[in-house]
Amino acid sequence: MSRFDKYFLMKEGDVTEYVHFRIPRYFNAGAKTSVKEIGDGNLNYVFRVVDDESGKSIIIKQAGEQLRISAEMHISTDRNRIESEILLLQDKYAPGLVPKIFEYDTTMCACLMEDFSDYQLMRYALMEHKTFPRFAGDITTYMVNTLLNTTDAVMEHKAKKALVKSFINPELCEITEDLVYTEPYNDAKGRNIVTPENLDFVKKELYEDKALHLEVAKLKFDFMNNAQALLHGDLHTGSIFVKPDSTKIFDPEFAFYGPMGYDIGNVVANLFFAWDNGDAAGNGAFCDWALKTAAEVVDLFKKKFLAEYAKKAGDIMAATEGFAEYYLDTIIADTAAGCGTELIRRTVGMAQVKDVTAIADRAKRVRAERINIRCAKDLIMNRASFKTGDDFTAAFQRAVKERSHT
Ligand code: SR1
Ligand code: MG
Repeated sequence: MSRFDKYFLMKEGDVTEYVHFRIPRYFNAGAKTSVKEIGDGNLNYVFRVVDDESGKSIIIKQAGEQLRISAEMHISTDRNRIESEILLLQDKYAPGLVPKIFEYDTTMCACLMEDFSDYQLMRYALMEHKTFPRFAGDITTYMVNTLLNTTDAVMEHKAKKALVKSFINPELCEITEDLVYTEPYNDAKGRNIVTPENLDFVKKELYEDKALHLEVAKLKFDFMNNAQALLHGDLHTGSIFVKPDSTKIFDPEFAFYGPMGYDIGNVVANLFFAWDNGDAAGNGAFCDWALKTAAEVVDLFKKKFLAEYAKKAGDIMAATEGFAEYYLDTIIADTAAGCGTELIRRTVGMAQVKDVTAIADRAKRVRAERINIRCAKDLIMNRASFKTGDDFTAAFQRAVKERSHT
């Protein structure tokens, strides 16, 4: 019997003993270790344990029964199993781009994984206006490999359906259905956070725009019903670690079978948030990099997708001439929509992004929020017309130009 045979939420003082219990030889006997809770997300607790002498380290991520962002929100701690299992799978499809899972424990709802202490969380690195030349290449390899390989185009269909079943993730999907596809358009649960100077703007542009509501309703039902690929499900820059020569994608607890454009669009939108922050600081070179990288993400995804599709699509009908291009076209339209919904929900919803909320100058923050919303509406309303990376950045630049006149 061990005190870890029954779930409880660990504190820093419990974690070294827990590591010894799960992986007895991870640290040398008698090693002096330090533990720190370093979680920065809205949901979980993340502990880093370091051997003070050798520097060897490990991460323990534990799911709490209440969410960190709100004690009133309770969701199943099973999300920790989903996250561990998808990381094991993604390590096969995208080796070197995700953390190694050493162990996962369905009793304590915790996983023990590789530490990236020499990396920086991408959102914070971008807020320091650092640039990452490898990023577009790495993130598109990750997305093409994890997304295309889990579709019906590549997988045997019964095996794919078994994956759909094992990654059914109703509670975390419900969070997205509410926070991304519902509340930004009506504040149905009174949880939106709107910058006071933008209250009238948000009312007119989001709460009263019926044509927008119709398009977002279509997107919500596509998100819930289009089991296209095994998504990361929350692919923002707070789910990515970077250093100049490497990228690691983690935190896929929102994983489920959905439309690929949701992941790709999230990446593009978060580069636009980085632009917002760089622009408020007057850093033109950084802003240029952010937009260039956003365009590269779309274009490299398309190029790598078509190359891999030609090699891997096994379904006879999926190999029909013209189908790959048709399929990719729908994915890029979904990317435009995913980018638009992320831009809106992070600007007015309950889970916002520090790139924007940290803009201290009120007028600049108000301007950034309006740019995001205007660009987002263009992306959502005209999603079928977005084809290339330049189409995405041109939409963003149109919104910027419009804000400089009003
Ligand atoms: C209640 S959780 C709020 C947000 O945090 C996560 O990272 C997801 O983005 C979710 O929407
Ligand atoms: Mg997260």
